[in-house]
Amino acid sequence: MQDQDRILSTSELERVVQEVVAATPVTDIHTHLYDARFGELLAWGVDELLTYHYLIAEVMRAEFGRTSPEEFYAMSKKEQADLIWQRLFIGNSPISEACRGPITVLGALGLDVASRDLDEMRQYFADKTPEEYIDQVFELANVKEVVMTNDPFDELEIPVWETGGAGDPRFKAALRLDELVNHWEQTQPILAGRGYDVARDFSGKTCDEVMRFLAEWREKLSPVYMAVSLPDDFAFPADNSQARVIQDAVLPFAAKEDLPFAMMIGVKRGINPRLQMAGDGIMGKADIKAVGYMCANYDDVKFLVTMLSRENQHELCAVARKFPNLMPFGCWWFLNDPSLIDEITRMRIELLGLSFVPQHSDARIVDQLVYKWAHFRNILAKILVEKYGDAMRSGWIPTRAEIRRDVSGLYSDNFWDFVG
Ligand code: FIX
Ligand code: ZN
Repeated sequence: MQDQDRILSTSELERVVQEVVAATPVTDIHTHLYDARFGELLAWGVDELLTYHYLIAEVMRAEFGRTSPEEFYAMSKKEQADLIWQRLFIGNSPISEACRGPITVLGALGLDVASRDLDEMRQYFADKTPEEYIDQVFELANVKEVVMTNDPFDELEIPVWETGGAGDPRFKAALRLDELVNHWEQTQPILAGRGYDVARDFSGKTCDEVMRFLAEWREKLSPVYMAVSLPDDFAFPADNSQARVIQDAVLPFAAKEDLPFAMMIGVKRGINPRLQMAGDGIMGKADIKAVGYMCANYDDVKFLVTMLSRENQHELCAVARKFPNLMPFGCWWFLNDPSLIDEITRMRIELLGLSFVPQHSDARIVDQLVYKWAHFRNILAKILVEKYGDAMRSGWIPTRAEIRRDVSGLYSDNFWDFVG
């Protein structure tokens, strides 16, 4: 060990951890971002930032009795952004986590947030191209690559995959299977229409044909994993089409092709359908038994799992201790708030050491990479200072190289080592 590499005081520890946590580039393993080839699917800029569905839910609370969801959605994007700015940032102090996000982004871009002048901020984005803005944000957020969410049933995405040419190598694909797994009754006729010999009751060649569909999309996308979001009442094994598709097609394909399967468990869609996407959410805790069963019975499959309920977090860690083919990841959606990230990340470190993927951004707008990662880096630094500090008090001297290795694992290497 190089002497100058050893960290000998708490103040030095703090300085080194903060430096490493800020300077280490991130692989963002789950986003809803797209590279520039995808045209209108790629969202960026201040009006998009302000009309993020988290903020739509908040403005609809604030506008209760004034603007209905239908009236809101009938507005132009600019009008929606104006209303959100007016109601949540001017008529109210923007201190919820969703409001804090745009403030962090605009401040980091060097804009004068104190002026509160939205039109002036809009000017900043007016002459930028998406390509140059993506470069700027990746640099500012210190993100080296992001994983997209790619739906093989999305009419806007399909032509890009069919004819699109080479994409931006910083944007990796993930094969998203919500339609296939959760809406078999609707997707079976679509698959049949595309020439796959599939039957609604799974008879005949159905499972082989679904695997052929997966193989063809794997070929087109080169995804780093397959993924699905699942409701809180997800059960496995079970006698329903959701479990059937997973059991007879997705898991055998994952094992055969060594392609990890990511499960995002606990979402209830359309809790308030009038809010459209902003009306999706959580209504209960999921049953961890499904995860435990899958890890035990499919030990040739790698599972990346995030769960939406706070109440599921501890048992997810406990199951991961027993199954190395389970990689917990991220603080998803309503858990992506500082107090909960702090709690969950601490618990994961205490139970799993450094062997998990602590965060993903879930960014839908390029700009959000800046705030989602800046906020997380602050929290992680505090936790690591405390944890290395505990070891130091017993005489364990960490080195800069070890801290760099650990942070690099949390931000990127754990994911890549796991997916292979
Ligand atoms: O299913 C998902 O990937 C979720 O992340 C989304 O459905 C959700 O709308 C979201 O953006 C949460 O952050
Ligand atoms: Zn997502």
